[in-house]
Amino acid sequence: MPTALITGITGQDGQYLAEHLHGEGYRVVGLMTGQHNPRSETVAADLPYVELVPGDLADLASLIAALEYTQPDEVYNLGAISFVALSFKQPELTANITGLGVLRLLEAIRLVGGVDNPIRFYQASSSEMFGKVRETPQNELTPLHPRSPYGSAKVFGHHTTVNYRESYGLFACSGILFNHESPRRGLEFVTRKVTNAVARIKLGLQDEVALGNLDAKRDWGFAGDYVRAMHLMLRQPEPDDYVIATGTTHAVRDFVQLAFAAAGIDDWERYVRIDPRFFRPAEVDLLVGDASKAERVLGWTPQMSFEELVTSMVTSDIEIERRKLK
Ligand code: F7E
Repeated sequence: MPTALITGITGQDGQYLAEHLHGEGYRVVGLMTGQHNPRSETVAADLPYVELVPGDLADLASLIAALEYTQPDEVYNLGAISFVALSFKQPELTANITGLGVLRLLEAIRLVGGVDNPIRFYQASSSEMFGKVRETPQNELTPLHPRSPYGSAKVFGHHTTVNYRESYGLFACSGILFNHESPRRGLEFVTRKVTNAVARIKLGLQDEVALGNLDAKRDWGFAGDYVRAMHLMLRQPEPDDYVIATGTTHAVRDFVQLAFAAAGIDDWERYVRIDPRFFRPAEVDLLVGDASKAERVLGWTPQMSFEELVTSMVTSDIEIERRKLK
């Protein structure tokens, strides 16, 4: 039975990836940070087959111990400070976890794996690295121009991954994933913030939602589709980097409109207030990815459309909020 170690097991992608790998017959181990992390109970309830091992991306020795205990065939680094807005408030923490954390994990793999290192490594790189985009659509060769401490930390992690592949022959892949959402998305991200608010407005529990820049454009896909691509990358004969995206882009405003419409509310502007607190010091205006390499080499294509994604998130949030009322 192959073994996978996942950092970021409590996040949206960690959960979908654990389900996917479990379905593929893997032993799945999740790295869990902190002393009595309350999220470990959620993992135990939702993903009972996942084994948890203590460790922290800020602590090299703990990563070595986790690898020695787990003896993984594959390591997926999904752990990060992943909220761009928070990265502006805590840039040093972001650099340490999202950036240096990659270096620590790669060092741990290098030290534990020895010569002819059998461990395959996946790094969660991000379309935020393209930032102030130099070309459209963005592909694996598009120059990087990050616009946030998060984006800068991801650039460091990305280059470090490529560097370990080239320096030590490590089987290290970097998936440059564009925004990917689901009913499991954290409430701090705009999509889930909106679908949760729509559900609460629909049920009369909330009057309005305060948002920032509605003009930003994102290439939004479904997280469940994107974790399949992570696994496919590590199953190739050679390690490489891949853009994972849908190839279509929508403004935040379009997402908002569609989410309200999915709940049967057409006059969405009545319920949205613009609040400057949600604007960022520097914005990424437009992202749209070219995933043709992933399609060609991995045979990967996204399955869920934008409309299906928005509707599924709204439906799920109405269900969640209804259940709370009972
Ligand atoms: O913002 C605008 C905001 O926080 C999307 C992360 O997974 O994807 C994600 O990063 C857009 C931005 O995601 C609000 O200004 C307007 O333009 O949902 P988001 P993100 O920053 O694109 C990439 C690929 C990652 O790697 C990241 O880890 O929406 N926006 N009003 C707002 N955003 C938020 N969060 N809240 C608002 O009220």
